[in-house]
Amino acid sequence: MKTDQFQAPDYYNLDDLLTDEHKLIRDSAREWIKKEVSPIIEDYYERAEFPKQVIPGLAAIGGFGPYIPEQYGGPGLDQISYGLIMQELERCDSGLRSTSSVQSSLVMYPIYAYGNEAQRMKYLPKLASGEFIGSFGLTEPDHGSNPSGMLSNFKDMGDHYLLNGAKMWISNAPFCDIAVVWAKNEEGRIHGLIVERGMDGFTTPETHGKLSLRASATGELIFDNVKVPKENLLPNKSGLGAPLGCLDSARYGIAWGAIGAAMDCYDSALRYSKERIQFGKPIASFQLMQKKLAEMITEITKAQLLTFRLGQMKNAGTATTAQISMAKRNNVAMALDVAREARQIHGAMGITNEYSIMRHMANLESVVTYEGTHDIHLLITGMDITGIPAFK
Ligand code: TGC
Ligand code: FAD
Repeated sequence: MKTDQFQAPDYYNLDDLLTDEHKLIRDSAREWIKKEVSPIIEDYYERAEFPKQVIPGLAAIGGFGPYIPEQYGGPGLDQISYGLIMQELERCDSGLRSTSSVQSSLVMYPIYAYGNEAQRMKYLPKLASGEFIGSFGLTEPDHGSNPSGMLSNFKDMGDHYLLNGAKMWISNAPFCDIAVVWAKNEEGRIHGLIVERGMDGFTTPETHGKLSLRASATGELIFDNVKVPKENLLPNKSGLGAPLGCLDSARYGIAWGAIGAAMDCYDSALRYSKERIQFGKPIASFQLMQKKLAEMITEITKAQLLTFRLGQMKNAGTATTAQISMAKRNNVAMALDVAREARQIHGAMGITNEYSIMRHMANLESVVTYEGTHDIHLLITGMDITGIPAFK
């Protein structure tokens, strides 16, 4: 069993800007990861399986709905604490962070923000404790970047809704207890519905053959005349803005998470370059190696500062969708670049499961696509600065 030797890079003393509570939350998550998850993650990644035994631990570190108030079972933390937890989880594996992101921002957030009190009380405490795992169904086979074209639909049958359609590429789907599903009513307006496992006509086949995010379970949500009780419709927000509002929160978490993956790759590359001897010297002594390492820490530091400021704006309630898009796009691209450079620094060893680099690199190929692709986020920035949407 490998020892997790991670030491977090903090070149601009970001710790000085964190409160004692932030540091406690971050360090608890870090210690839990080192002890409970790092020793098993490569094995689960290779088996293409989510390690379900970590669910109670994820709940204990605040990984499910970090900012959900205590009255609904959440830890009631601020947005920087949420970000720091995502950073630590993705430092270990993007799939681990995915499970937490989906549960927190794509399932608990819409129930909290768009649900009624009965829905909050029924679902949030069980989601916070990990007794229930949720999934979020927006993407469809023919509607990924353009969810407004979705075909999933429901009809009012008097005493219930009848839901039909299919969602694809859904994290946590194969073992979710509930799904927050976005579908159109008879007038074509998008609404969120809570669908529970066990409802007749609801199935969740697993997606196989993924070469990325293998430690996270991905699947479909299929609705074949599913009778959904009327009390399961989220009443307080409709239209595409409802799911996009959830994405704001999840994309913010990814911006922090991607930094975690980059920090792990950099830390591993720095250590390896000082230990690996070639031509009679550590490879860290060659200028080309120092260029790679210096550029990696520079980009990580810039992303840390961008994201900390975004966290302050999230706490103040002023962060815009476009500001979140910029951070998600920048940080994931930065992490991919760092992972690729780190892979080279490790030479042949970099392609093995002795190191986390190749796993991070493959995972980040999903992260750069989900929650809005790299190019969609560029277009969101473009629209924000010019006032002209260039999506269609
Ligand atoms: P558009 O016309 O721009 O907007 C439609 C309506 O929505 C409003 N709106 C927002 N409201 C709240 N929050 C936001 N972030 C919002 N963005 C837009 C907008 O004001 C408008 O309102 P109204 O009242 O005028 O109707 O919509 P569009 O159809 O042109 O699409 C815009 C676009 C392309 C940016 C959007 O559709 C988009 O973001 N596409 C990317 C899709 C995406 O990110 N899918 C993610 C699926 S979930 C996922 O990947 C989970 S991975 C989980 C994991 O494992 O971590
Ligand atoms: P497409 O939309 O077909 O895009 C293909 C290419 O075309 C991309 O490069 C894109 O940038 C480009 N493109 C599209 N439109 C434009 C345009 N207007 N201008 C320029 N370029 C454009 N979804 C969920 O709802 N819930 C989940 O839990 C979830 N989990 C996921 C887990 C994994 C592992 C993965 C890989 C995906 C997941 N997704 C989930 C789906 C994800 O959100 C979509 O894959 C993503 O939104 C992109 O959609 P698409 O794959 O259909 O690509």
